[in-house]
Amino acid sequence: MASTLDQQALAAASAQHPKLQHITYTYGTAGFRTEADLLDSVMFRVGLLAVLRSKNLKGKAIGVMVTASHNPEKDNGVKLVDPMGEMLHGSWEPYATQLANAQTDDLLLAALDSIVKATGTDLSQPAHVVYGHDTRPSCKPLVRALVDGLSSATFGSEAPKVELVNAGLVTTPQLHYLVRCLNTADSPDPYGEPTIDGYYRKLAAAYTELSASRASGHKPSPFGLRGRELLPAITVDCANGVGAPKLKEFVKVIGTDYLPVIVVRDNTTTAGQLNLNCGADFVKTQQRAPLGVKPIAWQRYASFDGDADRIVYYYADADGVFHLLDGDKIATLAAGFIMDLVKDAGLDDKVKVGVVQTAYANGASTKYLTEVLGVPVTCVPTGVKHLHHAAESYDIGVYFEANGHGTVLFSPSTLAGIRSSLDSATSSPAADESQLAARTNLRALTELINQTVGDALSDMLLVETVLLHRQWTPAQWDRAYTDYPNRLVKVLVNDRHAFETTDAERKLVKPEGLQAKIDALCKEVDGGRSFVRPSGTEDCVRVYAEATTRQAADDLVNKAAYLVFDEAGGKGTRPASGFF
Ligand code: 16G
Ligand code: MG
Repeated sequence: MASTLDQQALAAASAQHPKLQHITYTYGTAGFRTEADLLDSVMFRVGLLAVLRSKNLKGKAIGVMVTASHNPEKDNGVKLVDPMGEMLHGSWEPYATQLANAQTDDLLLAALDSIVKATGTDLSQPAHVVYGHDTRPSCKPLVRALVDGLSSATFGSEAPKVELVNAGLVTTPQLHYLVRCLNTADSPDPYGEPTIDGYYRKLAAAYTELSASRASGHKPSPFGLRGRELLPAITVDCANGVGAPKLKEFVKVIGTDYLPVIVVRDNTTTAGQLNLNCGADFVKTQQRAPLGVKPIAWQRYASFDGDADRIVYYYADADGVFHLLDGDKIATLAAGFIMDLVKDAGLDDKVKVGVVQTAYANGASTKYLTEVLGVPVTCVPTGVKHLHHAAESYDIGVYFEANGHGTVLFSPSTLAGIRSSLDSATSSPAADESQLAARTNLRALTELINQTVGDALSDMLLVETVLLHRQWTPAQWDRAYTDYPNRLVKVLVNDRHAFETTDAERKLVKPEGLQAKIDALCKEVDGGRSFVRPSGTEDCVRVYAEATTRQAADDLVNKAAYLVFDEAGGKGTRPASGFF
């Protein structure tokens, strides 16, 4: 007999997690995200949905991560992870929203029923869910609500038990890694051991191999150091979040000889410290070092965000001037290195590298990628799922948002090609030592890079690998191109849903006529570029502008923002002296 919803048991369990009547929830770009106090019912219902999703995929493991990333500590959130470690498929996002907004227990049951029917889910299938959380104090009760949902979703006595794996305190990318490992364990291409220790050992083995094989015979270049040696250690700001204990665990596995790290902003026990005046988002948006960190000239610094899926680098010059090496800089560094490796490996006729960016990518980075590196660049809307998807269409797809979220994807045929190129029994054995070394390094890179999602730790190891191989200081890395001055501001409006975009968010379709006026503003400015899009995570509209000078970029962003405020329903007081 096919299993059905156990109406009574579910309704009783749901009654313990009543929906707040006045709130409408949206499963947005990064799942549900709002003040932690508002999320109890959402967690319970996400638990139900995760079980349905797993049953729909015949028992494949689904991930649930409780985090609000770089947002303030008082917020929290939850998102689902699909079987290969990617974001929940877009077609299921409306179901998440539907469940979260059912006003009563009865309506929730009805919504569940309709989702089961719409998706053709067979409730007699097994279910397997792995869940984890970041360091927020609110995670404890919220995870309890989630587990209530997960364990209430038995769907009658006929249905097989739901298998639950509690991953505990993890970074977001670690949770993604676990999901993929669980689902590929018995496949011909297992992703790795499905434990956090397995994750550390996989990254450590790859990084050790890549460090050992770095170009020898070079001394660290003194470029830019004014007679000072580059220190081996990198200073990492962990945003007072989960990255701190996890980075420390990793260093224990790999050893400080291979990875000398100074961990700062690692206070995960004092209330209110998470993401406060530190972390990747602070550094990127403020264009300055974390408060209280005074970089030593020319040394390497990096900042993770609160759930350690983003990273940015930076350094100070001899005058103490701060220089940011953001996601765009990481993408160009990675793409250049990988293209050279592919060429040195003799695989460039088979393997094509591409880069995926969003409209926020600095125009100078896009110009450098296309004109200097000669690599194809795709522009997609904001949000990891869009970038990830587009990167899958390349043999090797490098994707990064300017904010520091990104990774590199190797297509299955590229992975197979790299592996077989190392097999001397195949038709194209390595021609010489250097070709063999390049092939070996490429294979190690495929192990080093977390291909499920952006991962601050794995991305840091990628950057460190490239700098080591190139023998570059951060200043040398930075020389590839100079960012156009830019500015990003928020405009509060009465209805952000009145804004619709096209062309990967670079043009407004609605409100009608606004785009033509923005275009006219851009034309008046040398190198002027500006676009407007509604935020997917906050109730506001974002306005971006860049130009060839700081003054011009600042003026342009203000003019565009005033245009939005005046002509498209600005909310509150009109800012008298600009938007930043
Ligand atoms: C979310 C996205 C991030 C994006 C940001 C934009 C994921 C996992 N995260 O944090 O990629 O940059 O939203 O926020 O997709 P916005 O829509 O408020 O500008
Ligand atoms: Mg994050």
